[in-house]
Amino acid sequence: MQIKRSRFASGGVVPSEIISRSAYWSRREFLAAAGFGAAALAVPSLYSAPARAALDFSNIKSSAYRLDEPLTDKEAVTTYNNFYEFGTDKRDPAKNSGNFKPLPWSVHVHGECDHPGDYALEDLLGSYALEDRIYRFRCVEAWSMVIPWVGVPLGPVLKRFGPSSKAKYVSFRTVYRPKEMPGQQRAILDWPYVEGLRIDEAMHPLSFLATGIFGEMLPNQNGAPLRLVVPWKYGFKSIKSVVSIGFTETQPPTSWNKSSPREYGFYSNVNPDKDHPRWSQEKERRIGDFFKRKTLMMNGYADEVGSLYAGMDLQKHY
Ligand SMILES: Nc1nc2c(c(=O)[nH]1)N[C@H]1C(S)=C(S)[C@@H](COP(=O)(O)O)O[C@H]1N2
Ligand SMILES: [Mo]
Repeated sequence: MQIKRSRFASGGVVPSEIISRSAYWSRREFLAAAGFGAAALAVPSLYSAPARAALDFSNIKSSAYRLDEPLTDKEAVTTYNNFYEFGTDKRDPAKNSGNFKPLPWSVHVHGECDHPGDYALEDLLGSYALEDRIYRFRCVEAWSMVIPWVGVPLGPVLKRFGPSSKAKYVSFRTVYRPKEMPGQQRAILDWPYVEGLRIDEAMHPLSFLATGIFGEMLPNQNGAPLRLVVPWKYGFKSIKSVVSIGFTETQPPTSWNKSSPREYGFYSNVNPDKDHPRWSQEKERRIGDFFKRKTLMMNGYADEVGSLYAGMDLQKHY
C-alpha cells in the first residue's frame, strides 16, 4: 500500500539539494512586500487596539528551552520533510509547495469556548513576543532532528478563547487547498489532515505554536504559516498549516489513527519501549549522524510531561 511503503521508504539519504538562496530571499521579499502584518481580513479581534501587530521576526526573544545538542542543518530541516499534502517523498514538500500561499491566513476557532470566531494570524500571535525554542523532533519513522522553532506557547493562546469546562480536548485541522497542494488530489490520507490533544497536553508549557524556524518565517514545506509543535510526541502530531482549532468534549479524530489505528494511537508519545507493529522504536537516526542513537522516553521530556500520563498504561494508550 502507498502509505505503508512511504512510511518505510523514509530512511536513508538526506537529499543534498537545498533551497537556493535566491529563491528563498525572493520569497521573503515577497512576504515583506505583501505585509505580513497587514492582512486585510474582516475578522473579529480578541485584543484591544492597536491589535493587529505584525509578527516581529526582528525581535525574537530567546527562551529557556534549549538543548546541549547541535542543531540539524537548515538544508535538511527544509528539504527532508513529511507533508503529504505535497507528496509522500521526503523531497516533495520542498519541491511541490511553491504555489502554496500562506498569507493572508486566518484560523477558525470553534466549539466549547467563550470566543469562537475567525481570527487573523496576526490577531492570534501578534500580541505576544515571538520566542525561539530548540526542541528535539522525533518522527515515528525513527529519524530525528533538533530544530530551532519560532513562535508562541500554545496554552496562553488557547486560554484567550475561554475554553469551557466541557473542553476536554483540542482539535486541529490543516487547510484544504487541492489546487495548491497536489497531494490532496490523491487519496493518500482522508483530507484534510486532522490532529488533536487532550486539553491538559495542549496547555502544557512545552506545547508550541510555531510560525518560524531558524529565526525566519516557516517555509511552506515546514507548515507555513502556523503549525503545532509537540516535542514529546511523534512528529505526525505536530500538524502543519493549521486553519482550525476546536474545543471538544470527546476525543477528536486524528488522521494517522483513522488511517491505521493499530499502528498510530491518539497519544503517540515517543516511547522506545513500545514498538511500532512493523519496526522497533528503540533507536533513531538523528539526521546528519551516521550511527543511530537510543530514543529517549517521551523524547527526553519525560520529567516535564510524565505526570500527564500518571496511572495510564502506555502500552495500551499508545
Ligand atoms: N498537515 C500535515 N501535517 C503534518 C504532516 C502531514 O503530512 N500533513 N506530517 C507530519 C509528520 S509525519 C512529521 S514527521 C512532521 C514533519 O515536520 P517537518 O517536515 O517540518 O520536519 O510533520 C507532521 N505534520
Ligand atoms: Mo513523522
